[in-house]
Amino acid sequence: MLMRTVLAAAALVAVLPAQAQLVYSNDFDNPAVVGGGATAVWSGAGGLQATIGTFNAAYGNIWRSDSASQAVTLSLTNLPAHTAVTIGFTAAFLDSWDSSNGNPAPDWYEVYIDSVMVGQYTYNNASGGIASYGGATLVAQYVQFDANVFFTDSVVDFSTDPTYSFSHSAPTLTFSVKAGGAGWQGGLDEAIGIDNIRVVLTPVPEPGTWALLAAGLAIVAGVARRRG
Ligand SMILES: [Ca+2]
Ligand SMILES: [Ca+2]
Ligand SMILES: [Ca+2]
Repeated sequence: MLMRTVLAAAALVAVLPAQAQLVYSNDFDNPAVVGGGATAVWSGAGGLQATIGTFNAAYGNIWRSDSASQAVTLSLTNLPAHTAVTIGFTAAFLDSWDSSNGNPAPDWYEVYIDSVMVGQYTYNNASGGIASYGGATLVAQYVQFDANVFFTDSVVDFSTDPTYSFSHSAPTLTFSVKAGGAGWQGGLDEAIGIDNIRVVLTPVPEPGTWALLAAGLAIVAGVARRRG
C-alpha cells in the first residue's frame, strides 16, 4: 500500500510541468530579446536583407549569408541552470540551390550546436531532385522570398523539429548556420537565410519546489502508514 501510494505521488511529481524560459529571440526587425540573465553575441558572415512582397509582411528582414567558409553564430553565455534546450528558427534556401545531386552540387545548409554538426539540408531550387530539411515544416518552395528575383527561393520552419529539443546543462551554448558542399557557388547564385530564432530553456526545478514536493511525499507516506 505504502509503495503504491509513494509511486502514485512520484508519478504526480513527474507530470508537473517545468516552466520554459526564453533566453533569446531575434526576428532581425526588432532588437534581439535576451532573457534569464544570459549574454548573447551574434557574429559572422552576411547581413540583413529585406524579404519582398507578401513575405515582407510576415518576415520583414532576414539574415543572409553567401559565404561558404564562415559560419554565422549565436553565442550564449551565463545561461541560468537548465536541463534541456529548444531552438526554433526559419531557414531559407535562397536562389539557385542545386540540391545534393544537381549541377554543381552538393549544396548544403549546415547547422551546428556547440560546434557539432546536427543538421545538413538542401533544396533543389535550380537543379537536382532532392529537397531535404529534416523534421522542419515547409513554408514555401520556389517563391520570390528575397530581393534577388532572378532565382526562386524555398523556406522551411525548424521550430517543430525534435532535433532542436535536446538535453543540455552547460552555462554556454553556441548555435551556428553555415553554407557548405563542393557545389556551393555563393554570391548571387546561392545564399542561406535565417530568421525568427528562439532559444528556450527547461530550467532546473528550484530548491523550494523540491522541498515542497518532498513535504508532499512525506505526508502521503504518513497517511499510507496510518492506514496500513
Ligand atoms: Ca524577420
Ligand atoms: Ca531569390
Ligand atoms: Ca550549386
